Amino acid sequence: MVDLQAVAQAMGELDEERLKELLAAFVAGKPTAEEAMQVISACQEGMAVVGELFEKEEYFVGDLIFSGELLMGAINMLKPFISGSTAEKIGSIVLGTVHGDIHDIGKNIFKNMSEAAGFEVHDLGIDQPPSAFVEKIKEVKPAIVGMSGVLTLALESMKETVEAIEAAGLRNGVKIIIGGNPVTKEACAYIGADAFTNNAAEGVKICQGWVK
Ligand code: B12
Repeated sequence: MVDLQAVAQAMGELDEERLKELLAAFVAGKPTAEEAMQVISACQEGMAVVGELFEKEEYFVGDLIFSGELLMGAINMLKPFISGSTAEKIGSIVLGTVHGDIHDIGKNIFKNMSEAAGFEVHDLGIDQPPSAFVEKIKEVKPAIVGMSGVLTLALESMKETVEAIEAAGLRNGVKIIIGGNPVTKEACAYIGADAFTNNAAEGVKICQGWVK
């Protein structure tokens, strides 16, 4: 198993060479999905450090962009170990990053993992208004709606989306899960979602419980 702290540190320091070196050795050992997820969590920790340094104005937008590229590179290396497809579909999910927010790395991790678990995922993409969720729910009648967002303002967009789903008379037919860095128990209650998480693997478990 790779040194998770070293992975988090390399990500936080935007040390591309070190990160690639650590990940190359890790994937050569053919990790399990669980181990790959631990490495993703370590990368997530490193991204939090990037965020903190951005707030302190030690990093700038260019560094945020580079950190996103680094993380995408890491996810691409780890994807073969967390992805997969089961022939039998266990349920469907309408997923999107909510209005005003263009962050999608976390959403894409959740998408890969839930597809690997047998869900059919209809990914709306980023910066999606409430109407896009409502239209897609009408079209594909999913069991679950997943909303992603990492900006504080995303919480308000999530609330508006739940309200739009309610106003369209669709709320009783779906379970709603929200994910992303700022979601909390309190935010979940305010937004009117059924569950929240900051961890894609936990999100998949919650969704599996709903379609049992
Ligand atoms: C990379 C990054 C970017 C990249 C994003 C690239 C991309 N394609 O996504 C770019 C450069 C585009 C970017 C832009 C901006 N960013 Co930015 N960004 C980040 C950074 C460093 C990492 C985000 C990330 O990918 N984290 C790693 C992923 C894996 O974590 P995650 O999203 O939480 O996802 C996990 C779980 O939450 C869960 N999950 C996620 N979604 C879902 C959904 C469901 C349904 C489920 C079940 C689970 C789930 O699964 C994932 C794996 O476990 C964060 C710092 C931070 N602490 O997050 C700042 C951060 C989010 N950004 C910030 C800011 C300010 C901006 C900009 C406004 C900067 C600017 N001045 O232009 C713009 C915003 C533009 C917009 N309108 O959205 C702030 C937000 C502040 C706030 N409180 O709102 C942060 C917190 C940095 C900071 N500390 O100041 N950013």
